[in-house]
This record gives sequence, C-alpha cells and structure tokens, in this order.
Amino acid sequence: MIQPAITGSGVFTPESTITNAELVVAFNAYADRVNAENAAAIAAGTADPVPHSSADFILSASGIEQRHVMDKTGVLDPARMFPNLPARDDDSPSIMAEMAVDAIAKALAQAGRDASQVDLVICAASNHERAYPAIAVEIQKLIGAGGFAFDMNVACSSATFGIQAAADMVRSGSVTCAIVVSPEICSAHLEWRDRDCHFIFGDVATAVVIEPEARAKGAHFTIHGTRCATEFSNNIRNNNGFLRRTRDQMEDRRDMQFMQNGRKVFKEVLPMVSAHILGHLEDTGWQNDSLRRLWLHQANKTMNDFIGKKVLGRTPDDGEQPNILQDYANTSSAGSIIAFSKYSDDLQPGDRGVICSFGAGYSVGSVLVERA
Ligand code: CO8
Repeated sequence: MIQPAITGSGVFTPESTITNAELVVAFNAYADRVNAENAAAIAAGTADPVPHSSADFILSASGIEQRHVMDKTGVLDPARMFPNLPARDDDSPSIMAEMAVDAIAKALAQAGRDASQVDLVICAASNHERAYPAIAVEIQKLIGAGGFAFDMNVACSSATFGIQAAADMVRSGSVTCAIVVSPEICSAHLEWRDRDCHFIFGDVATAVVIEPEARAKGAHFTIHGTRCATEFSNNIRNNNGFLRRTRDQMEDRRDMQFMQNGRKVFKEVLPMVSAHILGHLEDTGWQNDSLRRLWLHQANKTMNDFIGKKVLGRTPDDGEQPNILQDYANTSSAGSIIAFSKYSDDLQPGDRGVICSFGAGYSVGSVLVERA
C-alpha cells in the first residue's frame, strides 16, 4: 500500500467582510420594516413581531466576530437580505470554480507541483452551484489538470470525507496527485432573515494536495489514518433541490434555506465527535498526549473548547487548538482546513495532529497527520 501525505494547502478569502455590528444593524432594520407592515396583526395578537438581533449575543453564543462573504451589499440591504451574485453566461467560469482555482494555486505552490501533474480533483462542498456538469470537472479544465474529477457533498464534513476518498485512491495507486477543494458560498443558502442563524456562516474556499509521501518535494504531513462516520438526523437540513418546481408554494419557504435545531446539534454532536476522535486515536495506537494540534470544525467556540478538553483530557494550551471562526464564522467544510492551513507551518518533524470536521448528516470525519 502506498503511504499518502498532504503536501500543500491553500485558502481563498473573499475581500468583503461583515462585522457583527453591521449585520445586526441590517437585521434590525429588516425586523422594524416587517413589524411596521404587520402592525395591525401584531396588535391583534395574530402575528408575532420579529425580535431584534444583538451583537453581544452573537459573540457570546458563538465566538464569531465577523465573516467574509462574496457579496455584502445584498446581505446588508434590509429590503433584500441575501447576496447579489448575478448569473454568468455558460462560457464564463462559475463562481465556485473561480474561488477554487485561487485556493488550488496556493496549495499547488506549497506542494511544488504544476497543475498539469494533478490527476484527480474532488470538489467537496456543502452545496454546488448547479447539478451538472460537475463543478470539479470545470475546475479540472480551468487549471489544466488531467485524470478525472467529481463533486461530493457531506455538508460540513465534505472536506475530510474528500480527503479520505483521495487518500484511499493514493493508497491504492489509482491516482498520484489529488486535490480536494472546498469552495463554500454559505451566504447563498443561509437565511439572513432568521435571527437564530443569521450570524452563523461565511464564504471561503480551501484546497489540499494529497500525494504519495515518497513524491513529496518538501515539508509535508504524513496521513496516518482517515475515518468517516454518519448517523441520520433532521436537526440540520435544507430541503431545496431539483424537485422544487414539481411542488407548489416553494419559492420563499423557510426550509429552502439552512435550517437547524442548534441546541440539539450542540448536545448530540459533541459526544459523537469526542468519541470518534478518541476511538480513531486508540485504533491507530496514538496516545492523546502525543497530539500537538487539533484543527477542529469551526462552528462554535464553546463546542471546540469542549471537544479539545475531552480529547486531550485537559484544557488545551494556547495554540494547541487554533480557532479561526472569530474571523471567518462557520465556513462549513472549509473551517478545519483553514485552521490547518494557517496554523501548521510551525510544527516540527514528528509532531502529530488531528483534522476533524462534523455537521449535518450527522457526519464526522477525522484525519490523523504527522509532520515530516
Ligand atoms: N440575537 C439575540 N438573541 C438571540 C439571537 C440573536 N441573533 N438568536 C437567538 N437568540 C435568543 C433565542 O431566541 C433564545 O431566547 P429565549 O431563551 O428567550 O428562547 C436565546 O437567545 C438562546 O438561543 P439559543 O438557545 O438558540 O442559543 P444557543 O446558546 O444554543 O446558541 C447557536 C445558538 C450558536 C446556534 C448554538 O446552538 C450552536 O452553535 N449550535 C451548534 C450549531 C452547529 O454546529 N451547527 C452545525 C451546522 S453547520 C453544518 O452542518 C453545515 C450545513 C451546511 C452549510 C449551511 C450553509 C448556510
């Protein structure tokens, strides 16, 4: 069996940011407008007013301070409340592909590889811009890669599940230079008019290069193990899909966007993730005290603090479990890879770490790596 390694990683970060304060001003203006329109029904007790959002609540409940987005003007327009991303003609690159190409260029530069050497592109993300042709095949063409490409979706766990698929193909010898790219435009499937979730997500793209370790050109991360698990739950769900036009009254239905029961997710996913990582470590023969770093899914700071403590058996020291969600918010599958990409260069040969993502499905994926 061929030993796989992560030889490069890269992040595309959209220029526009929305701070919690900006977000709350727009949301509260929207709430005031809707409440004024419904004043009679609210007074008669037949409609509930839309309550105001609060920047203090957002920070204390999630740890998020701002998010990057592909378009902020549409999101912050109280009369619109979703991004403005005009359709492109079929001969122009799609938006996800364009984001992906930027992240891939950075990852390939770190790996010291040219795109012509790539023989697999997996576009692993929690939503795709169209049903077909696959975004991954468009990316393959745009970068000038060979081989084959496909899209996959396991919501927040897409990147780690993609790494497992790519690493398995490298292990078996069917590919020699794989890219797992995760362009996430969460802003387009988030319901910005729902105060329970309007603060949660942001946009980004990440990419990793996976190759046989023997081909690595420089410092890299040996992949010692990958493990994926799923367990069905309705607590994070989006009912949008290709059957939309076959059904009545779907246009502005709430469940056409991201829906979650955040409290239940919190309670049910935490034990699942801690047990998953600890089981993966044990079966690989790794002690938790040999870990130098945890690159966790970036949904909620309290959640990560809890998992870090459970996995290490103590409160993580500064830098052992880097968070990026204060700057990026939840970027679905890309979150743990942003943390990995930004906080891994300082590790020394022999240092070990875990990349772990989790979310809708439920799903959890872990990747055990060692600096070499
Ligand atoms: N401002 C002020 N008050 C608020 C706000 C707000 N914005 N929002 C809620 N409140 C109020 C509530 O109404 C509630 O009031 P009351 O007690 O009077 O009923 C109170 O604050 C507490 O509300 P919650 O119980 O909801 O607050 P929590 O402490 O549970 O925090 C969180 C909410 C932050 C959502 C938290 O539950 C959480 O992080 N849960 C885990 C979520 C998670 O990890 N989800 C994973 C989803 S990601 C995924 O799988 C990918 C999906 C695909 C990507 C989708 C892209 C769009």
